[in-house]
This record gives sequence, C-alpha cells and structure tokens, in this order.
Amino acid sequence: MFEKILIANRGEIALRIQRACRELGIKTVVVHSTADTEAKYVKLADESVCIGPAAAAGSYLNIPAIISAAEVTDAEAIHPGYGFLSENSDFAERVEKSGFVFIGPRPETIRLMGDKISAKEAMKDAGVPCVPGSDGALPDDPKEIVKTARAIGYPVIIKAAGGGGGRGMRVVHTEAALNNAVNTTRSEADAAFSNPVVYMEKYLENPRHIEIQILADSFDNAVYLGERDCSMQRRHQKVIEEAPAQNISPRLIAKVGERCAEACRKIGYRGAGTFEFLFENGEFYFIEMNTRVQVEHPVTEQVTGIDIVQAQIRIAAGEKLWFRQRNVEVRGHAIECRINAEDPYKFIPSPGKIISYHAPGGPGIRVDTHIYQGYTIPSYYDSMIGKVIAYGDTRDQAIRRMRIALSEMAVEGIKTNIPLHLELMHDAQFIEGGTSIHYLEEKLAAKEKATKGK
Ligand code: MV4
Repeated sequence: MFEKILIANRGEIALRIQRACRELGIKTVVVHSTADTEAKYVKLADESVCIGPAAAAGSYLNIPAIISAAEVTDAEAIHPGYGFLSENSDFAERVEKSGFVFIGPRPETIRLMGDKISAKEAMKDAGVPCVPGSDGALPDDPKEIVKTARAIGYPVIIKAAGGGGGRGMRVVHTEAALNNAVNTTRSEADAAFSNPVVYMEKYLENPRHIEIQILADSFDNAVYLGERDCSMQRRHQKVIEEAPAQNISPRLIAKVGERCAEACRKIGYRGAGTFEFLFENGEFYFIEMNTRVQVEHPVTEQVTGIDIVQAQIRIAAGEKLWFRQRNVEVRGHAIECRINAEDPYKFIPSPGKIISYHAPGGPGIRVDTHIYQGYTIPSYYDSMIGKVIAYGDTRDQAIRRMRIALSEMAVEGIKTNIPLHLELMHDAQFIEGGTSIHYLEEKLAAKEKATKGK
C-alpha cells in the first residue's frame, strides 16, 4: 500500500479522500490555492502545499505545480477527485511519466472515453446498449446528414464528440432546421473544445438518467455496484441522486450491469467508473462514461457498504478485487441532497462567511462537507458546499430521515438550497418516484409562472 498520497482537489471531496487515506493508514498531502489556505481540511492533512492563486487555472488546473508538489513531498500517488484535472488524459499521462501513480484509469482509457464517439463505439462493440444514431462522426455533405436523420427519425440530437455533461448539443425537430443546427454545433464545438467533430442520435424526449457504478482491477476483474437515479437536475447540475432507482427491476439492472462489467474487462478498465444511461420505456441507452469518482458516489456506498474511494486507492496500489459480483448486495435505500451556497429559487451563488452551522445527524444520516462555523466560502469555485445522505430500509424511510436532517441543518450567513430540497422531499411526484430529467425544470417554471401571476 502507498505510504503517502497527494490530493489534487479541494472542498468536500478533498476531505472525503483524506478520510479514506487515513483509514488505510496512508499519509496525505493536500495541494491548495491561496483562497483555500484557511480551510480546515488543509490544516487536517499531514502536509499541505500552496500551488497557486485563487483562480483554478493557476492552481487546481496547474499540472506542473501539482507534480512539483508531489516531488517535494515525496508522495507516491495522486488522487484527482472529480472536476478539475480528474478526466484530463494529459494530466494522467504526465503524472505517470513523472513516476507517480495516477489514481484512476490508464491515460488511454480516459482519452477513449473523453471522445464521446470513440466511447460509444467501444461500448457498442462490447455489447452495451446505445442510443440509435449516426455511425460515428457526421460527414460534411449536407445530403448525407439529411439521409442519416431520416434513417434515425426526428427528433434527433446533434452532439459534439469533445463535449459531454450537457455541453455542445442541439435538438433538431425538422429537416428544415437540420443543417443549420449541425453547422452551429460544429462551430461552437470547435471554439469550445478545439474539435469540430459532431455526431447524431435519436433524441429521447422524456428519459430518466440512470447510471451504473463499476469497479475494475488491473487483473481483468470487474463488478457493478448497482445503479443511481440522477434524474433530478437543473441545467445539467444534479440536485438529488438516489440508489436504487424506483421501479426498475433488479433483473434488468443485473443484465445491463453485467454488460458494463464485461465492457470494463474488454477495454482493460482500471479503477472506479460510471456508465451513464438514458432510460425510457423500460430500455437502457448508453450515452457517456465518467472515468472518475462522482459527487454522488455516497449513495452507492450506503446501499452496498463498499467504500468506493478506498477501492480506488487499493486498485491503484495493485490489489486484486477482494470480492466478487455475488458478494455485492444492494440493501435499503439512499438519497443524497447536494447542498449549494446559492439562492434556493434564483440560483444565484451566495459565497461568504458561515456565521453559524448546525450539522444534522441521527440514524441513517451521513454528511459529507468541509464547512464549519467561521468558514468563508470562496467565490472562485463551484457553489456545492456539501452533501446530506439519508439511508433507510425503504425509500419512504430515507425520505422521512432526509426531511428531518434538512430541517435540523442550519447554515447561517449565506443562502443555501436547503429550502428547495425540503420542498422536494414533500413533492408528490418525487415521493412517487421515477420522474424524468425534465421534471425539476418544469416544476420550477410552473412555480415561477404562478408567482408572477400574483
Ligand atoms: C440526450 C438526451 C436525449 N436524447 N441524448 C445531456 C447531458 C449529456 N450527458 C447527454 N444529455 C442528454 N443526451 C439523447 N439521444 C437528453 C440529454 C439531457 C440530459 C441527460 C441526462 C441528464 C440531464 C439531461 C438534461 C437535458 C438533456
């Protein structure tokens, strides 16, 4: 096992990784920007290195500074967390070329999945069900593009190969609008990702977002840890996630999960990963793969009892998977509410000093956060300041525990989205379960309209 790991991230996930290291008896180095010097998790780490200014481009995205920090502290491995450099194949490569272990998949795997066309191709070849669409990149010839769309049937969606996570896509409902949409998506993709390559898919109008968590070692062993429902989102930012997904049979999950695990063996995947699917009319359609630990990993940890961050570290250290698929059991239900420092209805970020903080607790409640009374949330980064995870024997119990936790939780001095979460925990559609990816935005729009009328 490693003696010392460098954590190349900030906030709650930097603390989460630190806890995993501590339990494994590994020393930690945390790198931080000048805006995060006072954070408690920085002081809690065995060592810390300031790597640059508040703006992430000079610090959390500064590859040479991070590698230098690993060199001077004699760390053996680097955990990238999520966001920042976590899915940057060049970073993973430079980490390895500098003689450190990258806690994640091989750089080639990250590169393969970073290109959404090659990712889909690889998954299709491995037997993972995909959304029907163009056979790879769209050609230049407008007539060919029209033919492709006719074969798929409208509506279609044009996506950038270099995009993902909702960036660089456009829905097309008619042939008249097609070539303009393709051209616009192309130029936007070229500007944003320096890659004008686009592809086409059948547009699914009302799907759920279901993802499958996997773990794979370097010895061709791979398991799936069940699914998460991440449909409750706004502008491609997930708001609530849960496991398992309401009204999807364990048999169907096992079938698609086994395909994902098999795909991992086939491509030589290493570490933790997530297969993102759209789920509509009882069918799964692969869209993208994430090659990092995800924000919502705790719900899977709560229902399986498997520590995903520790698993990432043990796999990176060269351990064989220490359990098999038949040992993975999903028990009970977990729900995660992402707590953001923002106005709960206007969604304007609300950084600043936390004057007082009261954490929720009690049976089945887990809080993953780095905040504390007196902490100042910097304005430079994402507004997510933590996560409340409620576990119960049933979904109903998890919801009831979450309501109690959210009403106990008090964060004063800044605005948070706790009121929105409380409202959702009493929302009839949420309580019924199985809402689509459009539900929250439609609910918020309806509410906006109702208040304007008054
Ligand atoms: C789609 C889709 C409908 N049909 N693809 C958005 C994020 C990116 N990962 C893929 N996305 C979508 N791809 C087809 N063929 C709808 C979305 C989508 C979405 C997907 C997951 C979660 C939230 C979403 C919100 C809007 C659109």
